[in-house]
Amino acid sequence: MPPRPLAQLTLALIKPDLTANRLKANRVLGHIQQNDFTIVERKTLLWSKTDAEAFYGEHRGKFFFERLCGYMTSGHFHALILEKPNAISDWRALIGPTHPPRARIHASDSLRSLYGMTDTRNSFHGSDAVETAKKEIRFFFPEFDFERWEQEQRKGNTLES
Ligand code: IDP
Repeated sequence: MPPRPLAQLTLALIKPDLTANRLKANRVLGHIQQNDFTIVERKTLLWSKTDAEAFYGEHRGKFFFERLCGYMTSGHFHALILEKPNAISDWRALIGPTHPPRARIHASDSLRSLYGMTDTRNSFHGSDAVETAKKEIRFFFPEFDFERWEQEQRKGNTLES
């Protein structure tokens, strides 16, 4: 049997506006499963301003930075580690463009098109590259054992071949 395509991990956030709406948040979990992602870890968090400024530090100085930090500290939100082959690009494709009005034109069935409210309150985050995913997973899940996860992937492939 050919080896399975290698699984990849990404960090996803379901931002506070959506987390506050349990019905919509549950629908989003349905989208995640229907699109063959496995939820490896999941936690619900409430950020301080310092936490938000640390995670979004690269945007400091931009016109939307204060608004973004205010939004991300406005309530609880979900952080998830998602697993799937091509998880990083597949999750970014599923959530769609950063700006919901643009998503509604160019990716009308994306999650930001369906659930996003404004350019800032766009309801989702997804890592944009392998190194960023690792860094962001460490940020939210410092206890996550990457080595063990990689070992399990290798073991799974060996058992199947
Ligand atoms: P991404 O979340 O699609 O990767 P980034 O450029 O990394 O987009 O921006 C981080 C977050 O900052 C966005 O998800 C959104 O909440 C907010 N943001 C980005 N661009 C704008 C903007 O032009 N106006 C208002 N908020 C923005």
